[in-house]
Amino acid sequence: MSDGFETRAIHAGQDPDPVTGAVVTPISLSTTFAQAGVGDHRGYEYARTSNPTRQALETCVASLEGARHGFAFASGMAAEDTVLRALTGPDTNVLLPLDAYGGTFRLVARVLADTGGLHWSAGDLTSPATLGDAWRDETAVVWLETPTNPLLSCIDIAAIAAVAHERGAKVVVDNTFATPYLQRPLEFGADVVVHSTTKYIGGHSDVVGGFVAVADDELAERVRFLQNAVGAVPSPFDCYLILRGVKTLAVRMDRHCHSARAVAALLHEHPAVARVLYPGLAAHPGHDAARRQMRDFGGMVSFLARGGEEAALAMVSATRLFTLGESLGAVESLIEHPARMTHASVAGSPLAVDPALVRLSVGLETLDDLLEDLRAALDQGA
Ligand code: P1T
Repeated sequence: MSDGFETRAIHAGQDPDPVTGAVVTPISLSTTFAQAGVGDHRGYEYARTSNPTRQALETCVASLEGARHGFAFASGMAAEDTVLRALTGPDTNVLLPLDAYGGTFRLVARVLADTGGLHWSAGDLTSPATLGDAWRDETAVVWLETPTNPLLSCIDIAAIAAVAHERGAKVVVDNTFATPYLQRPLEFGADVVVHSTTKYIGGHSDVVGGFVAVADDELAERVRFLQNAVGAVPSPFDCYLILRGVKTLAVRMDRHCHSARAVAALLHEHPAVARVLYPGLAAHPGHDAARRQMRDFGGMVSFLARGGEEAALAMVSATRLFTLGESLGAVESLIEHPARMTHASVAGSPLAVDPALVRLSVGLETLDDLLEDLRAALDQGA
């Protein structure tokens, strides 16, 4: 029987140091490694290619995703860039969802399309049947998030994978919002999982990082080649911080989910809120898909302010504990206005965001304090 999730989060890739017995993986700063003869080394040659601290992180998160291979990157965007380079080329198409992180859209539409000849289309992936409208013959990748950023839509990974594979395309799932504790996309047929480890996996708003998990050996070799050739790798200290965060991922996620559920219930009752977007609500259109593929519903909650953009802007400035800021998934609660902040880059595109939308990352503060803070800010806008 293999070890459970929490055990692997603490031990996978992190055996006590063979020299000193240290139980914490050392931050290995050396950029080069001595060779006994040419090519005769202990698995490490040069730190861009591989590094012991990074290796520990890669082994650990790959294990948590149920992947044979894992690769750490300097940011979520660097991870995404490498995956897209591995799977696409000039005149291939990436099918994007109608809702995704603004930076992902910017990378595809403003960087790879402009400089690499990549094409893109966007379709409603919440209903796999409509994939047809956005499908192009040259589609090489179907890219999805679930739950999505910022609308918390849930996409049926297995259904999308079935359609995409039948048509010869790969499926990439950005699992940043769910984390491998709540959802493991490879088990549902996805080919690649990407993460911004800046978020829940790191968990403390003190490190930027990215991750790619892959099951297939051949594809893993391509990602490994690009990781080294392009070189967007994280520093040993960043790897250490992310590995430190991973150890408590399960307990943090349990509390994030518990508190987010209570926040969603509060918002649902409040007159200043027109609509709550949270996969844990039975009325949420993605609730069934979420139940099938997630352990719990996550720590992110979005809502539409009844008073439109003006009310949304007033609310995001009115909270005391929910700090107005970009990012998510860490111990402190955050509030933001996607249309003007995290998703400003999708304005005018099919992924554009309603300006009445407010996004919350529910942190680990005392739940009653969080609820009181939100209630006070919402009362102002009621
Ligand atoms: O910031 P970086 O580590 O490069 O990760 C980019 C990224 C990728 N995927 C998802 C789903 C993300 O949410 C992000 C980053 N998102 C924010 C900064 C944000 O506030 O939404």
